[in-house]
Formats: sequence, C-alpha cells, structure tokens
Amino acid sequence: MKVAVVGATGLVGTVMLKLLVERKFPLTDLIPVASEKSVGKQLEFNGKNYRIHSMQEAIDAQPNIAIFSAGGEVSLEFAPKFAAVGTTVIDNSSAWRMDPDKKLIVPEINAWALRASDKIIANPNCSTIQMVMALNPLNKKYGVKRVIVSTYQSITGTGVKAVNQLANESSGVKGEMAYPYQIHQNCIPHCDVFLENGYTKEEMKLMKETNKILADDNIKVTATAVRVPVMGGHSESVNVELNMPFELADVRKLLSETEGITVQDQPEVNNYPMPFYSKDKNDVFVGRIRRDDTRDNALNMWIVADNLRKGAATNAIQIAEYLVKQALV
Ligand code: 11C
Repeated sequence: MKVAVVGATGLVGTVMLKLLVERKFPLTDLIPVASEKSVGKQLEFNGKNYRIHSMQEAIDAQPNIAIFSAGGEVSLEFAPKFAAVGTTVIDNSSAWRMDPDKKLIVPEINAWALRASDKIIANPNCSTIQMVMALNPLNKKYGVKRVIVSTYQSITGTGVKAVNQLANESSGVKGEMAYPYQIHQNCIPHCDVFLENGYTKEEMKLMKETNKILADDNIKVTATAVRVPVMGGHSESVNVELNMPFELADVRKLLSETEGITVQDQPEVNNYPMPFYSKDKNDVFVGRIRRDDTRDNALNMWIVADNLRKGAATNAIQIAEYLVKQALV
C-alpha cells in the first residue's frame, strides 16, 4: 500500500505516522505531505528518512490511500483531486462529514457500509467518536431517545498554537493566543466558532454527527462543549435517556464486551476514567455509570479518550486497515 499522509507534521499527523508503525500497517511506500514551507525537508519514519512532498507531487504519485489532517479548506480543495486519480481519501476535517454522499465512519459501528466506490471517507469529530462508541451498543439494545452531553476538551484538539499558549501561560511568558482568553487555570465554554443559534460548531458536530453515524435522526442530542487546560484527552459527562428499561449491571456488561471500550467503573476504589491516563491509548474509557433517578430509563456516564488517537488518528488508521482487509483499495 502506497499511503500519503497530508498534514504529516501536525499534531494528528504525527500520531498517524506513529500508528502506522505501531499497528504494522502493510505499507510499501509513505508519502508525507506538509505545507509549502516544509516541502523538500526530511521526515523520519520507522528508522528511515522520507522527503516531504508537495500536494501536487503526492497526487502525481497516485497513492492507494491519502489520510488528510490539514484542515477543512485543504480537504475541500485537494481531496477531490486525489479521488480523481483513484486514491481513497480518509479525511479528518469537518469538510465532508455532513455531505449526504460521503460516509462518516467509526469502524466499530459502520465500516460495513464502505464500498470501493467511496473515494472520500469522512472521519468524525473527536468528541463525537468517543461518545458514539458508548452510545452505539446502548442504542442497539435499548434505543437511545435523548442525550445531554457536556465536554471537557483538551487543548490538543485546537492544535500546536493552543499547546504553546498553555505552555507560555504556565511559565508566565507572553505569546500568541489560540483562544480569546487565558486557558491556564481556566475553562472556556467555547470550542470552535459560535453559530447563529447560540451553539458552537463543535456542539453542532456532536449533535448532527451522532445522528448520521448511528443512522437515526430521532435521537435528540444537546451539547455544551468546554475547553479545559488539559494536555491530551477529552472527557464527557453524558446523560442518556433510553427507550426501554435497563439494569445497570447489564449496561456495564454490554459496554465492557464492546470492542474498543474499556469500562473503568469501581468508584469504591477510585477507579474511573481520566484524560491523563487515556494518553497514548486507543480505547474509549467509560465509567461513573449510574442511574439518573429524575427520569425513566435514564443513566449518566463519564467518557474519556485520547482525542488525538481514537478521536482522530486511530479511527482514521482503523478505516485504512478495514479498506485493505476488505480489498476496497
Ligand atoms: C476540538 N474537536 O477539540 C475539536 C478538534 O472537526 O475535526 C477537531 C475538529 C474537527 O477542538
């Protein structure tokens, strides 16, 4: 497999390269692509140096797969150009997610829907992926009626500029700001841009992407997304109303038997998921599972995942692995 990684030097791109090695992806050639200022420089991958390519050089190389993590505008312009030469694009931006002709894939949930004709495949938003991983088994067994989610999102979701902002603020250095306010010792109820309806784009992604991935527009989702000064790992407080009665023990069993989920739920020994301990792990961690006695058939849970892994790079590489395994590329 000839694979291009577009945005190879970014936070997510770097994890993608790490995962290709870690998961022994059947790679015959790597084509790292980065911004014009990096073209021609060398990038080390699995003990070898690779030249960073321009976008046009990568298109001309006609890779089997191109994994994009370079922002929506780059994806909108270049994903169709790769697709036109026969490359299958896995896109980590929000550019194609809600396009009715593009599939929005979390492999454990809906990779079965992929066909060789899907030339641009969308990778969902990080906070959506970890939530639907836990909602999907509940939806299948009991039906999910309504979800209220509040997120506690790491600064790594914003990118290098935010990582630098927190580092500068923690050491008292003035520097470039990724956020309108200080993030050190603060929480900012504002992820991505505000929309006319008063929600942020991040909140709308949690709502709309969930409906698309679970293929059910009747599931009502309302979200509040908050940026917290955490270096890696998104956390979510999720209240779920189900259509049918449930036993908590059955819910715990169901989630712990779900591929890609680790249940950490023994409050008596302080066992619950935390972002610090999700770092570099591919699983989604679920804990604090408890009944919401204020409504029928409702429960609360706390969901944590490494946003650069399952929330981005791991999910994208899993899609690539599925395409190879099913001979779709
Ligand atoms: C954040 N979820 O934490 C965002 C990052 O649509 O893929 C990923 C944005 C996206 O700010």
